[in-house]
Amino acid sequence: MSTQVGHGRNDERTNGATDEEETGAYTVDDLAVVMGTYNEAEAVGTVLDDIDRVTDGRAEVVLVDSSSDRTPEIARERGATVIEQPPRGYGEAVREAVLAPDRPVVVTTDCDDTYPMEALPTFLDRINEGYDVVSGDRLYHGADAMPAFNRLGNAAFAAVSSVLLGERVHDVTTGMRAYRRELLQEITWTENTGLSAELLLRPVARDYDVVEEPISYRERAGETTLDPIDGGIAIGKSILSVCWEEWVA
Ligand SMILES: Nc1nc2c(ncn2[C@@H]2O[C@H](COP(=O)(O)OP(=O)(O)OP(=O)(O)O)[C@@H](O)[C@H]2O)c(=O)[nH]1
Ligand SMILES: [Mg+2]
Repeated sequence: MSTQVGHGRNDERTNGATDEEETGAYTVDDLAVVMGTYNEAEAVGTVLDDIDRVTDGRAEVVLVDSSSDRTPEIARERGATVIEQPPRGYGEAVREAVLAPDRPVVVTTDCDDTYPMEALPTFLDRINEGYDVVSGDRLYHGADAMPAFNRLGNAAFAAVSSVLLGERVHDVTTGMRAYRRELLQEITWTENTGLSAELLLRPVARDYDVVEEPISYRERAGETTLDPIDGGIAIGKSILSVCWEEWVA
């Protein structure tokens, strides 16, 4: 398989795509949307309602939840599957979440109303074109809703990752991506705060077919759980160690 990192709209695929007619195209019935949730009562209702509206209530929704507020009750009222986990950080929750569903296409999101669930059909289309990972690129449209410090940090993470991988990537810490389930099961995931970067970097390093898809990004509803400096240092360390491991493997 060849890696095709680039922006979907500008990217001309020449090889690696699986013919839809050979496999049958995936629909929203094949889709699971998963997320970690930590005290997201302010946003969870909106996020799950958006998923239901866009997928006609047909996508499976899985939360790995560590909340002390009403997040799990609100999610269960809407028919989502809630897996309880003590608070252990972003990656511990999201790893459990991506490995939980049986459906062949798994989409991650944050549960803070920042990501556009309207983009789900486009992400599914890109998987049907043959991509293994479709990664939402928040920086393409400027990410004005992102704090300037985070925007700068994300541009730096993308630049460093691009050099280390030898492939141009634009947003390595995005929380919204679609994955083929087999890829999620095939790779061993090791990072916690840096898991979102790892979920992009290992597939790119292993020559899976990866594409970045420009997405909009809204201001967060509710309180952030991430300290930008501690979080940034942890993500930086993850990028270096994951790229090193992939390099020596
Ligand atoms: N289960 C669980 N979920 C978590 C934990 N930490 C963060 N999350 C969830 O993971 C997702 C991402 O966390 P965010 O706080 O949005 O982190 P971020 O997107 O980097 O930062 P901002 O959105 O700018 O605040 C959200 O849905 C959180 O609720 C945790 O320890 N356990
Ligand atoms: Mg977030």
